[in-house]
Amino acid sequence: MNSKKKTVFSGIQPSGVITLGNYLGAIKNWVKMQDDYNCIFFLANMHAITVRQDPKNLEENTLKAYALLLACGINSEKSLFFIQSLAGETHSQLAWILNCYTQFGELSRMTQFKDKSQQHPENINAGLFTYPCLMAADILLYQPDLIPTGKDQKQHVELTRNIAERFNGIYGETFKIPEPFILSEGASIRSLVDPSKKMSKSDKNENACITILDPKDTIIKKFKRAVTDSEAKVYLSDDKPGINNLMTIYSCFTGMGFAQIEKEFSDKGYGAFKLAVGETVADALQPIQDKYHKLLSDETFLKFLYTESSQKAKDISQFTLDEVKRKIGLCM
Ligand code: ATP
Ligand code: LTN
Repeated sequence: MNSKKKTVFSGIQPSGVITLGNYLGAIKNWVKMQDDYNCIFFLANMHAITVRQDPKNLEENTLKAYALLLACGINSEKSLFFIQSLAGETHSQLAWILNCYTQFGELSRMTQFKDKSQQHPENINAGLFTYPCLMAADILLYQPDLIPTGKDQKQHVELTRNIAERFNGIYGETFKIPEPFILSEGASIRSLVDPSKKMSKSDKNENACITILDPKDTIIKKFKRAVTDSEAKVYLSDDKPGINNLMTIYSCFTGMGFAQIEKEFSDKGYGAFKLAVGETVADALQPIQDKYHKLLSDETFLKFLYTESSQKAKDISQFTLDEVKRKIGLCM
């Protein structure tokens, strides 16, 4: 690690196949940051169990997500890329400690908790409630400067800052205070079925999201069916959330500005626009899919990579955990 560079830290839950929202809101930016920052990325599989998971699926999805992120361009020679449960001792110990420095009221205000409680009324477990404390532990263990995520995670990063400042205020400088880092383009890709909701990999309606592994014809079909409006004119407007979303996606992949997109489609209807978006996205994802299938065929190599990097993560995070335990008087 280069000590002059700032440290970036972020993660994703291996709770299903990674979506276009995850890719544009987070992963694509992580890939770009690898040359300019010391980067640490991880798969938050301990977070994923806040929602009931089939054990076999969770294990398989974790391995697949590892391969998929590598295929998207996370480079294990440039960045540390690990699996949370393999460094679980440090993460869970700090999470417990931070639970004791976080208020019930603060956790009650988290929108992700409110959303997920509504989606899973039969399983509003304590882990779902204290999830942000585990996330704060993930982050603070590695003393990072920047946390690049989609917009939906900003509230959790802000809570992390508050917890860290509170702890530092009581025990003296212990944690670096991290900054949320949210790039505006792609920060919140919307569901194709209901643009008032974010695109989410755990959405039950498969037409709501494009996954990175969808074949070309599926991608085109999903975009064709995307909910828009009845005006049939491509331009950016607050009351056209479906079209705004498609324009954002098209812009992220082509690099074109919104005015340019409006011009290109000024005399074309939604059919032509949706087809162009579908083809552009499918063509951009093809090389990622090819690389993914190649990586997944060598499980031994993948296991070697994540075991080695998770051990490194454990060693790095142990430093912070030891300092915290010493400061609060826990025998070691
Ligand atoms: P789940 O449905 O299991 O909650 P998710 O699809 O919301 O999953 P996460 O694992 O929570 O994905 O998020 C991984 C990263 O992707 C985070 O940085 C998050 O901010 C970002 N992200 C998730 N959904 C979107 C979206 N629709 N648009 C932009 N970024 C997103
Ligand atoms: N809560 C995040 C995943 C996550 C994370 C983190 C992101 C867990 N720990 C630490 C950044 C930093 C999510 O649901 N996307």
